[in-house]
Amino acid sequence: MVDLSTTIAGAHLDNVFFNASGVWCQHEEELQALLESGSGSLITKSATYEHREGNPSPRYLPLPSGIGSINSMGLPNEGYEYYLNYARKFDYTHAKPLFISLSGLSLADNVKMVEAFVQANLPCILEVNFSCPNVPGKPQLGYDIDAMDAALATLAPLIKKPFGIKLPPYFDIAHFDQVAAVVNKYDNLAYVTCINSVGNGLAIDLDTETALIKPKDGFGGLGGLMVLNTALANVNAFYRRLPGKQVIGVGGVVSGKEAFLHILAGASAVQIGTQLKEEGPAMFDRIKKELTEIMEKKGYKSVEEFRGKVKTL
Ligand code: RRO
Repeated sequence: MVDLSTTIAGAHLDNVFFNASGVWCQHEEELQALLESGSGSLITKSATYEHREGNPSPRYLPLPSGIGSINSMGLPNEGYEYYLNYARKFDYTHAKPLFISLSGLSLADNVKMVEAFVQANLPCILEVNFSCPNVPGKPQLGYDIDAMDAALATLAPLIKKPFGIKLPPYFDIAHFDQVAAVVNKYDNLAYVTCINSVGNGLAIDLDTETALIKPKDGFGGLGGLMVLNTALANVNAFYRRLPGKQVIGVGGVVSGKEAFLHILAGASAVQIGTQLKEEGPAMFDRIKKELTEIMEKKGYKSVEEFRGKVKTL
C-alpha cells in the first residue's frame, strides 16, 4: 500500500493534491465539487476586500498542443466576506483542511481582511498571495522584496498562527537568496507556494495575427506544462533555503509524473491549476492513481521517502 498523505502547516491532508488558487474555487458550488473530489484539500480564490468582476473576456485560454494556458483574470472574486462566511460554515470535521487565499490591493486591505479572519478564530489556514500578475497598474509585491518584507512584518504578527504565502517565479539565484532571507525572518510563516503563473506572457494567433486574450493588450500569466521546469527550480531553490518550513509545488502538473518530480524537488503538497481547469475535479482520482503507480514501481511507500531527494550530478 502507498501512502499519499502529507501535513501542511500542521494540518493533515489524506493526499498531497489540491487546486491551485484561482481554479474551481470562486463560488461555493465549485468549492463543494472540490470537497467531493479526490483532492486532499482545497483553497479559495484570492480574495480582495471588495467584490471584483475582474478583467474583460476572453481572459483565460488553453494554448495549442497542451503546452499550457494564458490568463489575465484580474482577480475576479466575491469579496473577502463571502470566503469568511464560507469558512465559518465549513465542516472542519471533514478530512480536508481549508486554505483561504487573500490578495488585498493594498497592505491596509490585507490587514483588514487578516484581522477579520483572526477575530473569527477559525481553523482554516491563510495564504497571502504576493504574486497576482494581472491587475492593471499593480505590480506584483513578490518582485519588490523590501515591500514584501514590510508587508510580512505587519501581517505575520497579526496572523500569529502558521500561514503561507504565494510567490511568483524567480529566475535569478540572487533573488532566491534574497526572498529566502526575508521568509526565514518570520517564524509563523510556515510555507511558501511556488509558483504563481509566469507573468506577462503574450499569445498570438497566427491566422488572425491577434492577441488571444483581451486584457492588457494580450499580456497574461502563463501556466501548465510550459512552466514545469521553472516551477521545479523554484520549489527546489526554496526547499534548500527554508529549513523548518515547507514548500507547496504548483506549475506544470498534468499527470502523476510531474507530481512525483515536484515532490522530488521538495514539495510537501502539489497544487494543480491549468489541468484542473481543463479536465475538471475528476482529474484528482486519475492523478492519485498515476502517482501511486509510479511510487509502487519505484518501491516508495510514502512521499516522505523521496521528498527533496533529487540527485545532482
Ligand atoms: O486573477 C488573476 O488574474 C490571477 C491571480 Br489573482 C493570480 O494570482 N494568478 C494568476 O495567474 N491570475
